[in-house]
Order: sequence, then structure tokens, then C-alpha cells
Amino acid sequence: MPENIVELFFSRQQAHADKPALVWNDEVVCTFGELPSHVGRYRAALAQLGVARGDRVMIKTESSPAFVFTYLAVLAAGAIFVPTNAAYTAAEAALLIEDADPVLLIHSEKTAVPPIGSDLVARATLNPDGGGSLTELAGTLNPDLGIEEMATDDLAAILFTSGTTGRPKGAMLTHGNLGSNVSALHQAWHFSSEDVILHSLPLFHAHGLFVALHLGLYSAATLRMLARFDAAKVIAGLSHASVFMGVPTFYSRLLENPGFGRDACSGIRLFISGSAPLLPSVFGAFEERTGHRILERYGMTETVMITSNPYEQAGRIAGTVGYPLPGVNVRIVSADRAELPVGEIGEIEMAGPNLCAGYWRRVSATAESFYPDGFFRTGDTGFKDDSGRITIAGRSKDLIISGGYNVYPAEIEMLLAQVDGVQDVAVFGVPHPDFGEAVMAAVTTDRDKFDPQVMQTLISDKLAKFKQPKAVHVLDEFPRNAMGKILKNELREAYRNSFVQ
Ligand code: MCA
Ligand code: AMP
Repeated sequence: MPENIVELFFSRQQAHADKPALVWNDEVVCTFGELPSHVGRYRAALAQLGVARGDRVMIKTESSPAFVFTYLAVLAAGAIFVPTNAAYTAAEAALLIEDADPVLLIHSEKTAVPPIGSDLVARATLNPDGGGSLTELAGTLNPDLGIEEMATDDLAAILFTSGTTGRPKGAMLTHGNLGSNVSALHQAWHFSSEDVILHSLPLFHAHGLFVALHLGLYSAATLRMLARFDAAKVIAGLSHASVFMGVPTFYSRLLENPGFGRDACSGIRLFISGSAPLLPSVFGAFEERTGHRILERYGMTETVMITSNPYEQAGRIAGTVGYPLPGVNVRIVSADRAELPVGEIGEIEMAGPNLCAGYWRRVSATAESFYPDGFFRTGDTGFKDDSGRITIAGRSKDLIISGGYNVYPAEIEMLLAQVDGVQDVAVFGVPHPDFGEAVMAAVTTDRDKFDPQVMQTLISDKLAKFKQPKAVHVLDEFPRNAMGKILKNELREAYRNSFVQ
């Protein structure tokens, strides 16, 4: 089996040369036979821009077919792909640039990037319509069809995640991690070249990149791509597709459309949900409306996919995340890492060929989560039933998942604490009907010095929209335990009905 996953994809696509590979705005962009030369042109452009094996290439742009070509070109060159959310502010991006130390930053003209001169990174533009300096350069060059030979443990990508201390950490994913996971998913979810995947997830996160995109490329299944999730476009696109996947918000938004039902889903064999808990009420309403039981799975950026509900519809149970994927080992452990009996809630640990190689340039953070025995602390809690089926019970890490995006309270707390007059701050999640959880903040202040407008300006300047608190409450005092620690659970309870009944 080829180790460079680009070679793996291309070798599996060879027998399907005439089949559409990417469809964008209802138009075929290229067939699988044409895909390597598109990728080769971008590979040649990257070489001209100085990208060599082992270099990091950061991308901060919205989804497009050119994003896919660039991604594959970076990996074909043996370089390391570092995607970041296009919605991040320039301040957020600057932190990641400093950490990832890329040789090249590829960004769209509409996304925020730090001013030129603030770093030594070369830059190229790539816009959602496919235009920009990278595509212009690629268009002038002959394709470089070479694919670097890689070993299983060579890095393919670094994805930033889990800033529990306020600063994001880069999960280092290898070609072996990505190849093993897509092969397990292909098998578990019965993918074939007959499939057409309706893809509306952002490409800069693991779900859109390593699950949805990879399954299409590995299976030689057509990817019908949308620029972003839009319920009306998804409903129209479902009639041309066989598989759809997304975060729970996608499903609750589909259900908001009264006309959405069995007719729209007649060609679909599989709906998949993940990245955040799928409420049993949404699972039930979706089944009632469409006849489909959504298949819920569980994963992380550091591990790609870990568990999945069974493929057979009857085996999919609401509120559970199913069984470990082939080759993956999951344990439920106590605080001293002893394996717990059936039914007892503990921390979820996993091990397997999908577990990333650690956090980029973070030796102590790596040591905290990656044990010498090969297991990884997920920071999620859960339990197993007597068949081994896993249910997630909560999180031991302080994390809010809003619309499938992770928000780390520590990062926002550190920012709000900088505002003049703020004495103490707590950021927490409360239930939200659309995003699952919403970000909420509470502060105590010295009222003579505190100006809410100053705080609002800082929030808007420094934080991407999805991280911005939906409300900031000014309190006289915080609920605290005997040690003086703020009791976030009490705050969550106090504000639990802010957005839901
Ligand atoms: C947008 N807004 C949000 C979010 N998205 N606020 C909180 N949480 C969000 N996720 C803001 C907008 O800026 C806007 O603010 C207002 O909310 C409404 O925007 P709207 O147009 O409705 O939003 P949208 O552009 O339609 O985006 C919603 C979305 C998007 C489609 C659900 O957030 C999305 O694509 N989420 C998917 C994330 C994902 O791929 N996660 C996978 C991570 P205003 O009104 O003030 O302007 S990978 C992972 O988790 C692991 C590996 C796994 O298991 O998969
Ligand atoms: P990320 O850092 O974006 O990769 O997010 C990973 C986290 O998303 C996991 O540690 C879980 O807390 C959460 N997650 C992913 N899938 C599910 C799911 N099906 N149910 C509940 N939580 C999930």
C-alpha cells in the first residue's frame, strides 16, 4: 500500500478515470483521470514559491475545488498542510503562524491575515472562486506529477486544537494516521465508487477534510461540494447524492424546513453526524420525517474517527456513539487509569493507528495526554454497555462546542481579563437550539473603571465570530467553592434557559 496518501488516493482512482471527481455549483470541475494534472500544476507552483519536503504550508481560505488541489499538492510534495479557520481574526492567525512557522501562507483576499512585515512568511492568495496568485502561477506551469515517497510516520498535516490553557496546540497527523482511518471508515460505512457525497462542511477542519473529503478520494466517489452549509442548497443537492454528513446543527437546520422529508432523501443511503452530541430529539425527529436513522460517530482532531454506530439502521441508537472502529482500542478508566466495569462513567482513552504523533513543538503538553503505553486521554467521559457500545457522558476538559466548532473558555477568559476594570471572569456554555451550545461570559468588575464598550471592541477585534460570547453578564460576585474556585456548573444552571425553554 502506498504510504503517501495522495498516491494511495490516485492509485485507487485509476480504474475510475472518466468519473466526475469534484462537482462545484452543479458543474463538473474534473474527472478522477484529470485530477492528478490539476494537483500537479499546484505542486509546480508550490515548488516555485520555495516549498520543499517537510516545510509547513498554512492555508486560511474558504472551501473551493482549488483548496482541494492545493491540499493534495502540499502532501504530494512531502510538505505539511496546516489549515486554519478562515473566520479567525488576524490576531488569532498571527498566533498560529508564529507556532506553525510555515514557509508559505496561502490566504483568500477576504480573510483576515496579519499585516505583511509582521513575519517572514511568503504569501500567495487563493480565493473561494479559485482565483488568486497561486492559481495564476499554477496556470503558467507544467504539472509536476511526481509524488514524494513518505513513510507511515511522516507528517501530513498539523491541525490546531484543544487550547485548554488558552493557546491552541497543533495535532501532528501522519500519512499513516490518515490512511488507516479512511480505510477503516470506508469499510465501516460501506463506501464504494458508486457513492456521491454531498459535502458542505468547512475543509479546514478534520471533519470536512479527513472524513468527508478523504472518503470521496479514497473510494473514487464523486464529491458534490458546496461553499458552505446552506439548508436550501443541501436539500436541493441531496437528490443527486447518496451520502451526507455534518454536525448536529446541519440536521436541526434541515428539519426547520417544513418541506424537507422523504422525497428529498430518496437517493440517500447514509446520513452521518458528529463533532458534537446529536440530541436524541433530533435523531427521533429526523427518523420520523425521513425514515433515516442518522449514524452518529465520535472523533477528535488528534485521532480522526474513533467510534461509530453500526452500519445497519436498527443498530444505530440515539445518544450513543457506537463501537471502536476496526484497529482502534477504547478504554473507560478511573482517575488512576484503572479500567472501569460496564456501566461506570470514566475518562475515555483510546489507542490505535489513527492516533496522531503528538502536539507540534509541545513536549510537555504531549506528555500530559499521550501515555507511554500508547493510550491517549481524550478529555471526554463516558461508559460502555455490556456489548462494548460507548455513550459519551460529558467532558473532563473545559470545552464548549458551538455549531461543531470548539471554543476553549481559557482563551476567552485570558482575553477578557485584560480589559481595564475586570476583576474576575468565567466563560461557559449554555444550551442553544441552533448551535447546541452557546458561549456565555460573566465578569465581576470595578464599576468605576469598567467600560463595556471597551470589552466589546476587544472581543470583536480579537475573536472569530463563533467564539464571541452571545452575552456578557456583569455580576456582583461569583459562586465559589471552599477553595475559592469559580463554580461554572452553577453559572451554567443559572443561565441554562437563556436560549431554550
Ligand atoms: C456561525 N456563527 C456561530 C457559529 N457559526 N456562532 C456560534 N457557533 C457557530 N458554530 C455566528 C455567525 O458569525 C453569525 O453571527 C451567527 O452566528 C449566525 O450565522 P449563520 O449565518 O447562521 O452561520 P453559518 O455561517 O450558517 O454557520 C453555521 C454553521 C457553521 C454552518 C453551523 O458554524 C459550520 O459549518 N460548522 C461546522 C463546524 C465543523 O466543521 N466542525 C468540525 C470540527 P452574527 O449574526 O453576529 O453575524 S472537527 C471535529 O470536531 C472532530 C474531528 C469531529 O469529531 O468531527
Ligand atoms: P475537535 O477538537 O474539534 O476535534 O473536537 C473533538 C471533540 O468533539 C471530542 O473530544 C468530543 O468532545 C466532541 N465530539 C466529537 N464527536 C462527538 C459526538 N458524536 N458526540 C459528542 N461529542 C463529540
